[in-house]
Amino acid sequence: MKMYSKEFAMFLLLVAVFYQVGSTSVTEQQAEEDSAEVLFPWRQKTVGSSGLQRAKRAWVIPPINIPENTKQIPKNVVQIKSDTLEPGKVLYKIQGPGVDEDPKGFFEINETTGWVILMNVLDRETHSKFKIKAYALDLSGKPMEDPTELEIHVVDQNDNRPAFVQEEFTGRVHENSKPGTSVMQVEATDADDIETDNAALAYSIIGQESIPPFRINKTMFGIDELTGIISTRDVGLDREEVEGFNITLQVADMSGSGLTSYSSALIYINDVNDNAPNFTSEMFQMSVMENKVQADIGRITVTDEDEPQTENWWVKYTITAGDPEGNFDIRRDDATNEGIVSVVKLLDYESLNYYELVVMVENESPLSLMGPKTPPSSATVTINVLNQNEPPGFRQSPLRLSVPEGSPAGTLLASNIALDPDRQALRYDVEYDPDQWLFLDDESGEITANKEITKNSRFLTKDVYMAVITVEDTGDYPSTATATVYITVLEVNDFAPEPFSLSKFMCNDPEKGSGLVLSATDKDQPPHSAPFLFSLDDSEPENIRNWTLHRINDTHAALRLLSAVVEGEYVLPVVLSDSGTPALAEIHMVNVTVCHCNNEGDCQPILAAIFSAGMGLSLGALLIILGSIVLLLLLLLIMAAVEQCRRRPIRKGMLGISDDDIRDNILNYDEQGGGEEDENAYNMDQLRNPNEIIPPPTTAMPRGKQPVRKDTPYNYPSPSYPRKTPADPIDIEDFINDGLDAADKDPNVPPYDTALIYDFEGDGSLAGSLSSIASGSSDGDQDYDYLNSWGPRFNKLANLYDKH
Ligand SMILES: *[C@@H]1O[C@H](CO)[C@@H](O)[C@H](O)[C@H]1NC(C)=O
Ligand SMILES: *[C@@H]1O[C@H](CO)[C@@H](O)[C@H](O)[C@H]1NC(C)=O
Ligand SMILES: *[C@@H]1O[C@H](CO)[C@@H](O)[C@H](O)[C@H]1NC(C)=O
Ligand SMILES: *[C@@H]1O[C@H](CO)[C@@H](O)[C@H](O)[C@H]1NC(C)=O
Ligand SMILES: *[C@@H]1O[C@H](CO)[C@@H](O)[C@H](O)[C@H]1NC(C)=O
Ligand SMILES: *[C@@H]1O[C@H](CO)[C@@H](O)[C@H](O)[C@H]1NC(C)=O
Ligand SMILES: CC(=O)N[C@H]1CO[C@H](CO)[C@@H](O)[C@@H]1O
Repeated sequence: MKMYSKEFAMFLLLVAVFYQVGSTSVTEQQAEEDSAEVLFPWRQKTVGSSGLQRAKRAWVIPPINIPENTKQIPKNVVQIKSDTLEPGKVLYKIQGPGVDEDPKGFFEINETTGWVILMNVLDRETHSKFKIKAYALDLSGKPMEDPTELEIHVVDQNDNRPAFVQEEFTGRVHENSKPGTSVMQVEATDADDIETDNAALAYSIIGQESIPPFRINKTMFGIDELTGIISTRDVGLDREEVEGFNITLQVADMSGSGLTSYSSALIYINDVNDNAPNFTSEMFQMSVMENKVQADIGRITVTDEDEPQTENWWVKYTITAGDPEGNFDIRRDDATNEGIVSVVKLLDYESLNYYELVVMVENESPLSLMGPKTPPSSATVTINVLNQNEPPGFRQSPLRLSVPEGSPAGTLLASNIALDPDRQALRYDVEYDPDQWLFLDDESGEITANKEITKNSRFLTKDVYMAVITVEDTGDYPSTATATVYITVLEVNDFAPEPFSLSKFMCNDPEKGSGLVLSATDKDQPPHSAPFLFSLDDSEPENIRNWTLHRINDTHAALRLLSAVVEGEYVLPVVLSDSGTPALAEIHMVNVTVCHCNNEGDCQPILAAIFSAGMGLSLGALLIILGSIVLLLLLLLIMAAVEQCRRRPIRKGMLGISDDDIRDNILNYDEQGGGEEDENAYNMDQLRNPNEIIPPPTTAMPRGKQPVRKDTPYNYPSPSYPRKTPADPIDIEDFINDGLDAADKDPNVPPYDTALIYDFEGDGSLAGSLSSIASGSSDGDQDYDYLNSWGPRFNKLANLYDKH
């Protein structure tokens, strides 16, 4: 019976245990009902029918499952029992995490009944499992059994929502991508037990909106439910249509039927160069000024659908035709993609005034094969070149002209002097013409002489005359050019050379003397002057036979005798020519006096006359001549003696240029000198009366200053002197008398009474009176005719005496 009851109890226990184990998947309600279970962890296990008693061993107690989130607390979870002692005599204790170790306070045990009581709400996500040690003690505290271990599992409930790892996902996809192209992967997590459906996540797309909205309505993307990979699902991804998509994502646990959460994925579309640039117009027009390099003469515009400011959008321009000289260039404005047309080489309106450029446009990056196949866009740019008023220019500047002197007014000096690149009419003007030499036709620009061109203008500098002329075109904004005109006045041979002989005498003997030197001058300047050509006129062969002319240098020639000729005057025709082109020549008559010469070659005309056998002078005339000579010598001696007595020597000039030339002494009486002050010419002291003492000037006067005249007694007006020498020698007496008379009456001129001073001849003078020629009386009876026969030199003297 005892055996039976034991068997029965064990059966019951097993049933209870199995029931408990099987109830892990039942609902909360059922678990609560079955919570009143009893464990006998320490009961001995008998195995097999052989009755073999095994060693006492603790039971391997299956884990106790408690669902999380149970709000009914305290709640009995399990009862442990020891069957070795009477009930009430055993104390049950538990220990471990959840009891007295962290996390504390989840479990307690009724010491007497052995019920393990859940004291707090469990959360699987924080503590999924507890291992608690259980003890059975007797009342005295003595352990009745070995401690055993209770394992409590917290059963998961779907109490956590799945969550995307990002609030917003971002991905990119190329435009025109094929369907099925993977774009991106999204991810979500769930805190629940991944072993359970509570964490079985499923992804889905619940919304799609294009950016900007409503451009593409069809569903473009799909998502893999398990992996979260988003791929394209349809064709027609066009960046030019939409910038991208905003996709609303959903994730749900329980494989899609559980808790859900949402996120969004922004998918942007990458640009592909699938649009070629296209000119906005087939024709562009611009105009440009000639002769000007200009950076921006106009702009051409294109459109490109591709993304701005990328290689797919930026274009390059190529001029394919119409610019053979390379005058133009087109560069891109990076900001607007416009083409800026510029002139890089000067344009000339006169050679070409209209250009038609063909311009092609392409992207910087090659066109995608996916894009439409169209030829590159091209356009025509027409450029009108505007004419600029270019300044006229002189063909020659400065303008150098050469004009022969003496050119008359109206002589054409220059024509066709300027030109205008624009071929406009020109206006000429004279700006500077100090001597009014130029006459400038203001339309034709022809320059003619306004007056005769001579060399004696004071505006000539080294025979060059300078003027300034201007030319102006007749454009709207006239431009002017200025040129200096230099007129070189060319020397013209307009004067024949003039001869002058240096001496008039030459020896009758060809062996003596150096001949007669002839010289010439020319008013022209080289090359129209020297060297001169001297030659004897050969019209008279006599001359050539007896005379010869030979050149000394460029300007001098010597006339010589070939044979001795009779002494006397000869008139020789000499041809004198200069070396100008054409040379000017004239015949000049040269007077030559051929005389007898001494051995030194000097002319001896007087002695020659005396000793000449053919002269036939009378003895009386000879005596008179000799007497005159003695008288002259005596006079010279007296003068020398007087000179010896005075401090200052008489200058040579008083008696003549040459001491030897006695003839000149008579001529020098004509000289009147400068009065008492002119001590260089006359020493008046010699002529004063020595008895009349005139005190010398006490103080020396400073050099260069005229002494103040203190002896001028009166200040009367002077009578008029006969100044002009009479032409006829007959009047010479009257002339002298008039002069004397005037001097006598002049109260202002020193010496104040010349007559008084002159009449004093000195004490014991041997000389006779030196009074004037006219005062003599006895000479009048004499016959002076012989003077005529003395030769040409005495002609004047002979004439003088002829009247008496
Ligand atoms: C997309 O739908 C909106 C609203 O229904 C509509 O206005 C729009 O025209 C549609 N877009 C296309 C490309 O069909
Ligand atoms: C995408 O759509 C969601 C929901 O419609 C919105 O909250 C979010 O602001 C959108 N994002 C963008 C970038 O438009
Ligand atoms: C280019 O633009 C012109 C108008 O300027 C238009 O007629 C033409 O169809 C366009 N071509 C392309 C390929 O878009
Ligand atoms: C030239 O000389 C000769 C003698 O030699 C002479 O007879 C002749 O008269 C001279 N002629 C002249 C013109 O003097
Ligand atoms: C030419 O000769 C003359 C006489 O000999 C001389 O006085 C003169 O200076 C000379 N002239 C030249 C340029 O040599
Ligand atoms: C030369 O002599 C003649 C007279 O014989 C004279 O008329 C002429 O004036 C003289 N010529 C010169 C240059 O002296
Ligand atoms: C401390 C405690 O709660 N003890 C209880 C154990 O169980 C018995 C029987 O149900 C109660 O009477 C005690 O109060």
